[in-house]
Amino acid sequence: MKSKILNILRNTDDYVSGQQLCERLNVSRTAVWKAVKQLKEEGYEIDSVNNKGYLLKKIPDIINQAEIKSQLLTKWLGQRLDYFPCLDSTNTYLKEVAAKAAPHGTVAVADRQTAGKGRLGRSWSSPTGCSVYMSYLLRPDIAPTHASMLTIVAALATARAVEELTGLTTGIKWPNDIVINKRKICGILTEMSADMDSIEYVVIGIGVNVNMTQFEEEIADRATSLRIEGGEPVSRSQLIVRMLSYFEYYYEQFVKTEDLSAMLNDYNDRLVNRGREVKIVERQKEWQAVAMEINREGELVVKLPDGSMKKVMSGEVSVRGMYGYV
Ligand code: BT5
Repeated sequence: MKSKILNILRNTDDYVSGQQLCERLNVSRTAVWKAVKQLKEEGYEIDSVNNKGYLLKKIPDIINQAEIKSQLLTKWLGQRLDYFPCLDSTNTYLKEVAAKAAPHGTVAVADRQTAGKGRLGRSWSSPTGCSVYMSYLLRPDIAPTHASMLTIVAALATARAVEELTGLTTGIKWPNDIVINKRKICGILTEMSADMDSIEYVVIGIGVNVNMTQFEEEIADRATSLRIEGGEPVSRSQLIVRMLSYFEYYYEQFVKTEDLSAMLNDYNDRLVNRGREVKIVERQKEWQAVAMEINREGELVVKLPDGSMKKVMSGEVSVRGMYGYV
């Protein structure tokens, strides 16, 4: 109900009368009045004038269910959307509800995380009210060995959403970091429950630094935010709805072929270090090569000093620039 009212007010430049809202939503005047009151309490500036109705004047940077749903353009992703002011981790939460039969396309969003996770036991800094912490629950009918490509799908979708909303130029540090000016604005953590032949579920968690202006000391030299890079605040809900739209779009292409053929160019155009020397770090050893491109399986193709090509897989290696993080 709140999201429907917001949707109508958002899309009207003039006052909308209480009567019109009642008729369009088929609810009582008191119900409309109560919902508007709640929206005001949440921080929306809504002008209410006798005989004229309601006019939405200012939208706060909040990302609750009503705010996101009132703008959502997807067919299935985020139709169930669980929002929390605070969670340990949106990935952990979705894995719990996945075990209780939550449907494909369920999305979890939090305003703050107390135990945000990175890969390999690392942590994700998750302060309140300035970032996007969001996870998608997917139940794809694909081979478990193909699931890691979903990280690539998510990285590209998120990069495109950021670019469309902010006009900033993004790079993707294969496989899962989005960077702007050589600093990280986004990380992605993909987790899966599967047996040898089939996937029970995949959870893709995405953290985007949106409006923070400073970072903890340990990451201050390698992290940045959209606000720092663009110089102005960015609406988190508008970013979220774009992330969901782009992900749904690319995901549908991916599951048709179970490879990345439909998005190779878009991804490779953003691949940082393309054509440059990188350090490939394996468990026991480190070697140098030139990063060329990703292939349709999501592997990074690199050129060795003897001119031969080699494919490296995410999960087995990490790639560093020659001088620092990117
Ligand atoms: C990642 O891991 O980049 C995956 C991050 C995924 C976070 C999302 S938030 C929603 C969902 N719920 C979760 O609990 N997680 C997901 P990795 O490639 O391992 O990078 C982690 C490293 O990035 C850390 O060790 C830090 O060096 C750095 N880092 C931590 N917080 C950061 C931040 N906010 N911005 C930039 N870098 C950060």
